Amino acid sequence: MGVTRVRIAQAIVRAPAPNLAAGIASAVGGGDPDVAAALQQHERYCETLRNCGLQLRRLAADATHPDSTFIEDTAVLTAEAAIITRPGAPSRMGETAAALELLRGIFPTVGEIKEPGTVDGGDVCEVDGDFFIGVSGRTNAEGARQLAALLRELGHNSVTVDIRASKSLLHLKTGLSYLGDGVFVVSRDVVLDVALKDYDLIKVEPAESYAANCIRVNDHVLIAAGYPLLLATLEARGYRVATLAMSEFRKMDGGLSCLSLRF
Ligand code: CIR
Repeated sequence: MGVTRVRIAQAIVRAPAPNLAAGIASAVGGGDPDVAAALQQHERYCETLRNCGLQLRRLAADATHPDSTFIEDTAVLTAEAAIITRPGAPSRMGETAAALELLRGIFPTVGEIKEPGTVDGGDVCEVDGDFFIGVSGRTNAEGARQLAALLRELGHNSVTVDIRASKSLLHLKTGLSYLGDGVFVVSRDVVLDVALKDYDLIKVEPAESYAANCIRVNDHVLIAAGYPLLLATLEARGYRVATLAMSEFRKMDGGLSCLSLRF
């Protein structure tokens, strides 16, 4: 669509807490995550981001918040500002304090979602400077409204989409990822035909729906390992793809986007 892609320079990451298994587990099951394996998978994720040219900033692991490795949910970043969210799960609300402290030192403008609004960053998808905001079991209509208003003040348009009927989706980006250049990767579980009608959609088969959460990082697309159909489709389209083991995060409903804030 002729939009110049802004290169991503940095990412904020947070290693899994030793009590990751005490976080909110996936409704799909899969058992407790193996924390040693999760740490290895997280290190490999960090190494891959560095190989894509990113400088990493690391927050210390936080055992008071078992889900805190899913740092994407704590903030929404634009080119010029950070908006601190108010996560929809009560056990996760305290995760934003560390993100706020760090982001205040990086971004000149920092906004915040206020009670009674709730927003999880996983429900927010940037599309060439505009945003899709999902209303989900975590992000409520008031949170979406506040976020859209803050984004509007910063010069960004947004479209709010209600995904609550899609029971398989924890967040909007559980089922959809934007790769740039007008291309989305979309799980067939996502019914957003109107919002996505002008885009080129790479549809992910139901058996591979977890892989719909992938991330474009500069010249690469990172996808979860073990999803050969999506891998073949992306490679056939000429993308440089890196695959990453995500089994332990999947047990906690986390995907690739959740593990970092990229800017
Ligand atoms: C939760 O249920 O909140 C965590 N166990 C997983 C959060 C995943 N985050 C994301 O998709 N952005």
